[in-house]
Amino acid sequence: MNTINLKKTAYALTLSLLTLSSAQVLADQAKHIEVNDPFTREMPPGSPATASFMTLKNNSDHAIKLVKASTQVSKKAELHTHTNDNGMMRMREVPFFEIPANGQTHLKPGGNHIMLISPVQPIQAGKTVSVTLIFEDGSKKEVTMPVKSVMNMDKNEDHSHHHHH
Ligand SMILES: [Cu+2]
Repeated sequence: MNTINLKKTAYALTLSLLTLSSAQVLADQAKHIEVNDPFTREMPPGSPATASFMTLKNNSDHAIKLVKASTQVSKKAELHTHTNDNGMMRMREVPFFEIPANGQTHLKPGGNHIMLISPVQPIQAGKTVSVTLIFEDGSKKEVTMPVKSVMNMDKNEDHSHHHHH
């Protein structure tokens, strides 16, 4: 009787320890992700959507998936990618962005981006926008970023191009 109870207790203890350790590994995905150079593109007047870009750096030994984004500044936020469909660039929603172990995933114009659909307030250069990143384990990271105009982005690209000459 005592031996059986002891075995049951030991088994329950082992189970809870296992649960605890796997939870600890997963609970901190957001803490392992470093966000660099985030910005949101200024929305042209009348545009139904805009997009946020950033570099996601994974400082852990495991791949981490960004599975969702949410924000107060638009009705919806979706994870999008661009695909080249017979020379036509098309956007489509994807279920996640994977950030490789000890690696980076770039969200940039023409590639992966967070689409902010139906803005509920004007998204203008000089303002800031907050987007919450939600990872596979449910952990979250709020990113506050500047809004930049498309014109300035083009100028920056020209600058970096000239530096190469
Ligand atoms: Cu998009």
